[in-house]
Amino acid sequence: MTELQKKAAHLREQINYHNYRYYVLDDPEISDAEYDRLMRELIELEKAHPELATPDSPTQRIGGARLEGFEPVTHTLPLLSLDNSLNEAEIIEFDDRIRRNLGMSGDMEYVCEPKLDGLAVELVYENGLLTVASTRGDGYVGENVTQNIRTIKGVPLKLLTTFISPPDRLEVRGEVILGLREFQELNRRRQEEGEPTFANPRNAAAGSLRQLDPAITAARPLDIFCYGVGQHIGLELKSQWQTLQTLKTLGLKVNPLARLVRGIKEVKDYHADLLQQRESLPYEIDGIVVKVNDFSLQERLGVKTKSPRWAIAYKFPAQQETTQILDIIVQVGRTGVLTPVAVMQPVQVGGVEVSRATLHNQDEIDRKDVRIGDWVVVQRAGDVIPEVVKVITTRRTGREKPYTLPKKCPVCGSETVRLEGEVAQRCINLACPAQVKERIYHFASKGAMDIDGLGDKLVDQLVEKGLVKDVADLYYLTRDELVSLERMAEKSADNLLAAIEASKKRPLNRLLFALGIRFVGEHVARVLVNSFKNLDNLQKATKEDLMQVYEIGPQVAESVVDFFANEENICILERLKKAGVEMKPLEDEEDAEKILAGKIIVFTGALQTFTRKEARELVELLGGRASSSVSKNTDFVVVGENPGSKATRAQELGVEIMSENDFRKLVGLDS
Ligand code: D41
Repeated sequence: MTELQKKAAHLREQINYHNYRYYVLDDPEISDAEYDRLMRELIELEKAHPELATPDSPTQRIGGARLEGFEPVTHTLPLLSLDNSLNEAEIIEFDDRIRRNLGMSGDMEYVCEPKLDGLAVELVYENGLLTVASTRGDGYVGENVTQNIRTIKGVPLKLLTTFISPPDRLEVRGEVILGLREFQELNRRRQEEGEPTFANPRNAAAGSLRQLDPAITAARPLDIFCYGVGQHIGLELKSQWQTLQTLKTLGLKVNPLARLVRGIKEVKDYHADLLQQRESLPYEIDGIVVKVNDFSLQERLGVKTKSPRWAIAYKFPAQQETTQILDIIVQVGRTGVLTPVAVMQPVQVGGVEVSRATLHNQDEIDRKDVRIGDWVVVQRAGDVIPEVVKVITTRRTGREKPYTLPKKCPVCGSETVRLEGEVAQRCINLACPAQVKERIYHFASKGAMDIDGLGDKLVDQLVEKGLVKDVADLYYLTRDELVSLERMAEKSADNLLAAIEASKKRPLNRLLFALGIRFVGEHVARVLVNSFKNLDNLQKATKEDLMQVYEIGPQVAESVVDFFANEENICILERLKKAGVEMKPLEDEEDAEKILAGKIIVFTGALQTFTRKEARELVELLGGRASSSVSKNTDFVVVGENPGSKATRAQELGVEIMSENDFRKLVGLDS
């Protein structure tokens, strides 16, 4: 091999490894920026020397040639579908039937898996390389979507064969999905660009996978979980559970919630358990899949025309229901956005009563043609606010009333505007009582300044009486003013004053979160305080300074800079300070003594005793900051084996370099 070939191979190996850490293990060792640099280096190298490019290079995921429609692919073995059971009786019947057929009296061994709501696909690996990927189609013939599947980062282009030698041929079945956050983000972008939004993540995943231009697919963060095999030559598999473990070992992504269970009772428990978890999962599932574990038993049970006798889906209650819209009202949020909300005949959706659903904005109302009096399908998914999915137009009577958002703010009466490039209609009156109230509710809430006793009703009164116009005003309220309010006894007034006083002690990160700076949630607020220590530093930080911080992207950085560029905000901060709000940088006093307090540390090369994540967490725990690039602000660079250009750069800049052992001593792990 030439030097260049070696270099390209090394880069590919590194990138594949980091893909695996990131997409399969969910445990990245390097920052996104660092990953991008590796990728860019490889792209440059392959561009300059096209003869170095290999079909399994990680660069081949991006773009790729444009497809000319989709070629049909005949599956070697059909992709069967699943029978459904909708209740406990049906799943018990499934178990009884299986044991009857097999003549077994004891408990059966089953593999339970979440039933992902995505798109079934088949991936073919020949001698360890991904050669063809297709959709399920009708089960016999699907579409060749190889180019698009290659853009999914969780799909290895080459199997991991460190532990198992590559099978001659392996057909892998799995479900391509789009996560809920990714789905919402995609829809948000489409809405902004005036494109139609997708009704659910499943449609979005299908739409994204079936793009003729793979570059579009590449821009959608699709994911995959593999759950089975078709033909497999050169790989012996005896059970479903063993199959899942083997797929994992080969570097394929397998859902971590799959379990091997014994007996129908454990299947029911698994179903109940996943139903509980459903809301907090980052992707949609619509039930569980139950499979007989042992392949020899599967074979004895056999298949029907379309589905196997040894597997069944056990669905969850629907997340969608139909009901009638009684009225449409408008809510004005913290940033002045007018949100139309449908008030509906209450209905149970997935076990929760729903009587309101967001209609998002005027475009959505128009697109779905939602009218007052309409019968609609409402949906509750994950922890998002219920929404109207579609109108059942066949139930219209002609008495339904179309709806348009008011031109004037329903709360303060100011004109509303729709800013260029935005779908939202806003009340731009910063003093609009609705906005002021929302800002103050948030400021006083639990995770924020936690002002005990300052509930929404009280805030409403304070704002309506003109006693509070911004959050700083809270700290200038007098006892007399409070006592003058309705239902405010002297004792409650004193308690409230004490609670307001106590809130002055909240640390700076809570205050930052409480101020409601766009994109600054609890976690980001903590990250900012950890890095910048005090308000002055943060106020002075440029967008570039902010983006130096691991986890802070351009969006957050810009929003923080904008916030501090606003004179009114500075004025509020000054008045908070004058009132005695402490803005102490850290959650507890001890932090100041932390051994790496304020230090910026860079790790490079392979560490022997930590993963990158562990090292980063350790540094943060000790009050420091782990950065991914060396600059003159770096305090020291810890070098592992085969350090790269960062060690050289540190040397050039005169930054202190230390070994992993020295670092361990420094932080007190070794003596
Ligand atoms: O998560 C899924 N959607 C899923 C689908 C799964 N976990 N397992 C599945 N197993 C099968 C059999 C048992 C037939 C191999 C499936 C599907 N089928 C399936 N997906 C789409 C059609 C059939």
